[in-house]
Amino acid sequence: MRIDVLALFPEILAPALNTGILKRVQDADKLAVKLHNLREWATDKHKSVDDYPYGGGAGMILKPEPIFAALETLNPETNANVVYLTPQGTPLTQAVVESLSLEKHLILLCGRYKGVDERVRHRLVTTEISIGDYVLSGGEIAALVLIDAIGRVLPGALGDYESAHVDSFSQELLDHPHYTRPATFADLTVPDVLLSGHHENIEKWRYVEALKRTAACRPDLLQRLELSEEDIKILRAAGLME
Ligand code: 6GU
Repeated sequence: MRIDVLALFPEILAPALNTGILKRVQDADKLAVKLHNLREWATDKHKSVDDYPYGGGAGMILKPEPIFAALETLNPETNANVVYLTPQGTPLTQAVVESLSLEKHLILLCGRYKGVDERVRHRLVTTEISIGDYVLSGGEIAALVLIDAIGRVLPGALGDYESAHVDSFSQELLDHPHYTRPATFADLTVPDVLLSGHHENIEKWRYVEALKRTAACRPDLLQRLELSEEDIKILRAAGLME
């Protein structure tokens, strides 16, 4: 997979791209990320990439010419998915991440200030993504979030153990609690079942804990799932459901 990032401050992404799983997937040639500074395509002598909004008001707008010129270079066949990172976009979810991870070529366009001239959206952008209901100072960090989430689901990015162990239903729940040694720390003990070596009971315990945690912390997630009679019994016993 190839990802081109077009931004005013692309250097924000560099350290994270050179660390951990993101570095590993690139070293293994499963992902190639290229960072581009929009200013390289500025046309006037001041290298300006933004201008005042027609109609007045506060804030600057990213000019259309540099972005159109950049995409002529980065997307000559016009077959890449051009993703504009904006608070107005489709909310990013794991399903969106998995769908985008199947693409061959993504171009991530990062907004700044009040965003891009509307004609960029109309002619060039194919997908708009938001990473949540809050406002960042620019799309760079959102682009990094998206690349990180895509990078870790590319085939071969995680060990086989982990990918083999995510079944479809428990993926929809929050994660269960985790413990490592020592068995007692600061007077706090690890649940006995985890020390029992009884794998069936351990899986059952993890499922129940994930279910309870989801009901307590994210009831909105639980509402989208088909709960079994057994699930409902567990949640009622825990006082997490009427
Ligand atoms: Cl994609 N960009 C900006 N500037 N702010 C955001 C966002 C994106 N997603 C949430 N807030």
